[in-house]
Amino acid sequence: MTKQKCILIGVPMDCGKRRQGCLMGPDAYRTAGLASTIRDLGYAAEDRGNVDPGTFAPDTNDGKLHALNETIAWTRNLKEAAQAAMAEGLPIFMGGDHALSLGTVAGVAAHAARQDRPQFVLWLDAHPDYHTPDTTDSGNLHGTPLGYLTGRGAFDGFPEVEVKVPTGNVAMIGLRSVDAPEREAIQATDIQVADMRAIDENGIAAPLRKFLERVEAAGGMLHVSLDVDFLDPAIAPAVGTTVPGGATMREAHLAMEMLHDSGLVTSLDLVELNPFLDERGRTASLMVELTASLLGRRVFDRPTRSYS
Ligand code: EXY
Ligand code: MN
Ligand code: MN
Ligand code: MN
Repeated sequence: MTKQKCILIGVPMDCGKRRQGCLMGPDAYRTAGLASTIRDLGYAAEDRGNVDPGTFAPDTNDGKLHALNETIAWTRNLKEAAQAAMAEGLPIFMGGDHALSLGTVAGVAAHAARQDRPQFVLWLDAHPDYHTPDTTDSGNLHGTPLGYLTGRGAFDGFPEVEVKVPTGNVAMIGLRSVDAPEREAIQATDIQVADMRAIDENGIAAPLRKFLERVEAAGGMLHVSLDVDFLDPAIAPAVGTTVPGGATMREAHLAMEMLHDSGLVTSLDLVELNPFLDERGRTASLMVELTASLLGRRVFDRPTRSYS
């Protein structure tokens, strides 16, 4: 099977929340050797440099939403960048905070629609990021991408979502910090959720397998959005929104290996890395190792599609 070309795109986006540092994320992945690790697995890997948000006016709103105009500017450019990259290979967005998914997923979903295929999204995260501008308390827009992408509510000033992701095409795995407005809204939808309690009881393979079987049956394209805070802070401290009791190293690698074996992944976000909070780059390196597992690094070869 000829390996796809991986298109590495830097997204130094840091406006989705107030704590700064994610702007250093793309270069941390470069320093951690993401491109060479991918090439060592037999892929072509091209680093396209960093996306630029372009110019934007200072915010004029009452200040509830942090860096609204900057976030909107990023969203527009990222949607275009994602659509273009999908035409060339497997885009890997090196974040940057989770607000980058407002644009990347909008772009890949628009591309999928042109291929007449449904877009699915796997959200590996301690948080659902399912707020809208009306429901968020913090005003941090990195807590809203799935609210925007599924068309949950009004996102005044943002580009109209060209192709919404149906809630039934979304799985959230690793949840352990969910705000009340998100919980109520999620429970009223067909979003597949596996919080850490479910993973404790049944492991990560069961919910992931169930989701992958649905993606395959639908002939879907699968975007994986991997938030550093999906992982337990003890192994991945370099993120501003740590929540104790996260995925272990092996749970994370198993998920990545199952994703590779499914052959279904068509795009990837690596988000919320804050190198300013890292210890000798160990979190950046772990995210690179997890990406290697998602792209097929193995101790021994296994038959593909062995997640069944
Ligand atoms: N739900 C909280 C909020 O909306 O502020 C925390 C969100 C954290 C979002 C990070 C990206 O996952
Ligand atoms: Mn900021
Ligand atoms: Mn997130
Ligand atoms: Mn999170």
